[in-house]
Amino acid sequence: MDPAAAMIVPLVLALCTAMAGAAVVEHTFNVGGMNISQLCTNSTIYTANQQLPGPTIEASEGDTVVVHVVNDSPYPLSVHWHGIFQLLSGWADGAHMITDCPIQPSGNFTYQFNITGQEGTLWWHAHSSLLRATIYGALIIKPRNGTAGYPFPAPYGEIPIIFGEWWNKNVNDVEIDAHLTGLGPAISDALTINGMPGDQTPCQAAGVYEVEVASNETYLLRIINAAVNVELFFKVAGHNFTVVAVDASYTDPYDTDVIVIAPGQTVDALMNTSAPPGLYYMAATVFESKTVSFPFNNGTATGIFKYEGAPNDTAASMPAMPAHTDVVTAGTFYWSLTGLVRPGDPTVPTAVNHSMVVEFGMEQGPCAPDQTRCQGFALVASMNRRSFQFPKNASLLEAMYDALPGLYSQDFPASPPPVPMATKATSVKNVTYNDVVEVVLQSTTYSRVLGTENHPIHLHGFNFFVLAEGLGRFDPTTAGSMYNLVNPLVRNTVIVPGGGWTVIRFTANNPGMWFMHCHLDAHLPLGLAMVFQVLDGPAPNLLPPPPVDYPICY
Ligand SMILES: *[C@@H]1O[C@H](CO)[C@@H](O)[C@H](O)[C@H]1NC(C)=O
Ligand SMILES: *[C@@H]1O[C@H](CO)[C@@H](O)[C@H](O)[C@H]1NC(C)=O
Ligand SMILES: *[C@@H]1O[C@H](CO)[C@@H](O)[C@H](O)[C@H]1NC(C)=O
Ligand SMILES: *[C@@H]1O[C@H](CO)[C@@H](O)[C@H](O)[C@H]1NC(C)=O
Ligand SMILES: *[C@@H]1O[C@H](CO)[C@@H](O)[C@H](O)[C@H]1NC(C)=O
Ligand SMILES: *[C@@H]1O[C@H](CO)[C@@H](O)[C@H](O)[C@H]1NC(C)=O
Ligand SMILES: *[C@@H]1O[C@H](CO)[C@@H](O)[C@H](O)[C@H]1NC(C)=O
Ligand SMILES: *[C@@H]1O[C@H](CO)[C@@H](O)[C@H](O)[C@H]1NC(C)=O
Ligand SMILES: *[C@@H]1O[C@H](CO)[C@@H](O)[C@H](O)[C@H]1NC(C)=O
Ligand SMILES: *[C@@H]1O[C@H](CO)[C@@H](O)[C@H](O)[C@H]1NC(C)=O
Ligand SMILES: *[C@@H]1O[C@H](CO)[C@@H](O)[C@H](O)[C@H]1NC(C)=O
Ligand SMILES: *[C@@H]1O[C@H](CO)[C@@H](O)[C@H](O)[C@H]1NC(C)=O
Ligand SMILES: [Cu+2]
Repeated sequence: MDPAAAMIVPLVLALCTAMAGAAVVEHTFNVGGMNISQLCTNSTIYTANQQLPGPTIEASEGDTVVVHVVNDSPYPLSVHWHGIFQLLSGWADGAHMITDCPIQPSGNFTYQFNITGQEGTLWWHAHSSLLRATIYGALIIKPRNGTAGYPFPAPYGEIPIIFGEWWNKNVNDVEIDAHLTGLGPAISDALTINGMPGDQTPCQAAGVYEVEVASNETYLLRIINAAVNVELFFKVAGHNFTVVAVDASYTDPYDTDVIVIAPGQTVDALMNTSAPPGLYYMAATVFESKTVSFPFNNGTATGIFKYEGAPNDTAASMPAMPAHTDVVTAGTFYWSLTGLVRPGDPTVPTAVNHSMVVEFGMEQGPCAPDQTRCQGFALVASMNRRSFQFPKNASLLEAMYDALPGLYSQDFPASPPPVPMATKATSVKNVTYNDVVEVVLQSTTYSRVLGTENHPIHLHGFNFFVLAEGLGRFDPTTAGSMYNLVNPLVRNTVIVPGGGWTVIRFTANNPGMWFMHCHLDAHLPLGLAMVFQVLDGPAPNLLPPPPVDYPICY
């Protein structure tokens, strides 16, 4: 085998340590160009190890994960381990310019972190530009004692189902165009399931994901929305699901015939193969929440469940998908889920140290001089009127650790100030170690032209309890009685309904700089973000020094 091929093979070394069952799971990701024919177009994309989706990381709770990322692409990039707590390992969070400077072309960095107190499905993705459109993969966490640890009967098989969005154009150029026009990225050319668009696109030769299943068994589908900008409906013809976990947190079992999933979220669902032997389409379509009509990808990604022994000439049956604007189906799914509470699980903290209202949305701002194709206005997004600006020259975590002056200010407001326009700022909310933070995420529209839409808000470094949600403005006098403090859902990415609100609560038990942002990549560069700075706790809860190979900025 030549050395290049050897680099491509993921190094999965399950080195058992002396610790009870804890292992080191080690991979090398060579991020580089890959020639692909997709949607009847030849293009070069950037992937990890020439795979789309990239390699699956499989680990058990308590394991140490080590990933050597070698950047053979022409773009600076960092890789984020979405949903991993990064307890005392914030340097490995991979959030571009928040915790990490990007790995420069020809550079490399070793991400190392422990998986503590979480089980289920997470994922990893590039956290720079639109590169995550092709640089992503599953991160599966099994219970420490194997499938016996599941709070549901051990499934016969497990199948990752990863949704993506595909652009024929180089995605870095799509991102550049988005900035020049000030209007955000062009809509994608296709939706994908496990990297393939399926057989319902205009390209007859498009790849179709197909998986064989045995009859009368139960499968665990590990569903990940790695799409860049769209919420999705997912159905399988002739089959229903039982949801058992989201975002690597167990849920009370929830029966449904449709999964609704926002970018950044995961859903673990059981599916019985109790239909007559045959071929059954799985399908994903966009759930479009915008109240003002804008173009969106109205295509359908398909894949196929093929029963063992099914006659190969049978036509697959297609599920009836909800209408793209079916807000009732979407809302019913999102807001029916509750968390599974087991002995020993963290309970909702009742004493809150920081009670915040964070209002966010999109507005029309002036065209910047470098936005050469901007016509009339450019989109601007903000949280509490601060339009987030990435720092230059050092990451915020480095600035915190080395006390570098002038990179950020500790003035993120606890409630929206009464000024009309957003200002650009690198503003953080500083909190003491172990403080309990409650945030009312309030979605607002400033503009009749832009209307409202759902935003998936993702918090790095912590899971949060989802206590309540509603439409319109949050009213503290009536909302209190709506809080679920008993068995709320636990997530890392939550939908805030367009023009409505969602209340989250978390314990800031991890020193570092933790990004909270919209997981629609269209909104992140516009400033729909803020950062929680969690100060060092009493020893040993101190931010450790950066790893020796930590990338240097510029
Ligand atoms: C992709 O194709 C181009 C042009 O044919 C070639 O130069 C390049 O080496 C190929 N890249 C890979 C990774 O195969
Ligand atoms: C893509 O490349 C293949 C092989 O290099 C070639 O046969 C095919 O015609 C190309 N397709 C298009 C659409 O350019
Ligand atoms: C990760 O786990 C290893 C093995 O248990 C331990 O030695 C190490 O201190 C842990 N690291 C952190 C940051 O907790
Ligand atoms: C990673 O970077 C170091 C420092 O530049 C270099 O010595 C090493 O060879 C690189 N490793 C790989 C696999 O590229
Ligand atoms: C596996 O671990 C879980 C949680 O730690 C525990 O509830 C369960 O009893 C264990 N099962 C076995 C078979 O050891
Ligand atoms: C699946 O179970 C049904 C109901 O028990 C039974 O009729 C059918 O024959 C089974 N199918 C297979 C392939 O065993
Ligand atoms: C799925 O659930 C619906 C609604 O509860 C039910 O009508 C249908 O029969 C179920 N389908 C299967 C295959 O279990
Ligand atoms: C799958 O089968 C099990 C065992 O028969 C049953 O309890 C469960 O309700 C079924 N789930 C669905 C979604 O049909
Ligand atoms: C889907 O969108 C395309 C372009 O955005 C449009 O041309 C087409 O008419 C739409 N199809 C349907 C069924 O709405
Ligand atoms: C379909 O099955 C028949 C008989 O098992 C086999 O001869 C044929 O090659 C198969 N066709 C395809 C396309 O797999
Ligand atoms: C946070 O609240 C708890 C409980 O009320 C209190 O004990 C603690 O001192 C508070 N922390 C700070 C930094 O005020
Ligand atoms: C946050 O920083 C501000 C300004 O630097 C300071 O006045 C305040 O005491 C800090 N708050 C906490 C909880 O550390
Ligand atoms: Cu958003």
